[in-house]
Amino acid sequence: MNKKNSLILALDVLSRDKALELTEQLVDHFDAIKVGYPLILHAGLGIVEEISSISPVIADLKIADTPNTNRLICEAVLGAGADAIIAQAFPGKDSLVACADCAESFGADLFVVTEMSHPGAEQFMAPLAERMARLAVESGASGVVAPATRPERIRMIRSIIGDKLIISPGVGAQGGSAGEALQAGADYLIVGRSVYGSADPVAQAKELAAQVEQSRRSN
Ligand code: O7M
Repeated sequence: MNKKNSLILALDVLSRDKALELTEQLVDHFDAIKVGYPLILHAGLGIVEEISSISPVIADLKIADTPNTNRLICEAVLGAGADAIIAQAFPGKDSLVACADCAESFGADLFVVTEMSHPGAEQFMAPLAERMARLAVESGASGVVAPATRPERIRMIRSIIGDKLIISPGVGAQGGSAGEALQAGADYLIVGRSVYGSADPVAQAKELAAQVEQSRRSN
């Protein structure tokens, strides 16, 4: 992934046409487009192939199964053209390594979820986030997912993962601040509804880019 804007679009729309329209409109403003269950289940896996001909695609299937099933899922979505996959750490090291090996064989990136951005993540994920971050490093992941809604947790996870990448959701609709997440150590912000749900997605993307720029200047 080429770090230009430090922004990843979470494209959680439900139709192929809307997804392609937004991709064309926003491709220059985002470094990658994250496609997950909402869009793939409605539009089919072919949408990964279509979007990946326009922009790098991160396939967010939060893969969380046995090693063999993980491998089958990774092969399907990387075979469809995704440049990166996202997996959960909690099924354990063998499951994660299966994703890492598959990503490597496709020349793709693997990002591992540590602690999620919603309030419920404090229940089970937060107490294990440090161990999951460590596991991500040991398994050969390119980086982790950490919450923009809790910048102090980004800071903690950064201290564990060194120079691995942090991609961070929760800015905008979930209340997180772009500047605070970046200052805490996020490399990329993942933003969805506040862009694709706005009346002027390009204007919203430009506003985010300005916030990224401001944060870079104050560093
Ligand atoms: O800006 P939003 O809230 O509309 O979208 C955020 C996107 O990030 C959406 O696709 C979520 O599924 C995803 N996400 C979170 O919101 N929180 C997390 O902790 C993790 C993710 C994510 O992308 O995980 C890989």
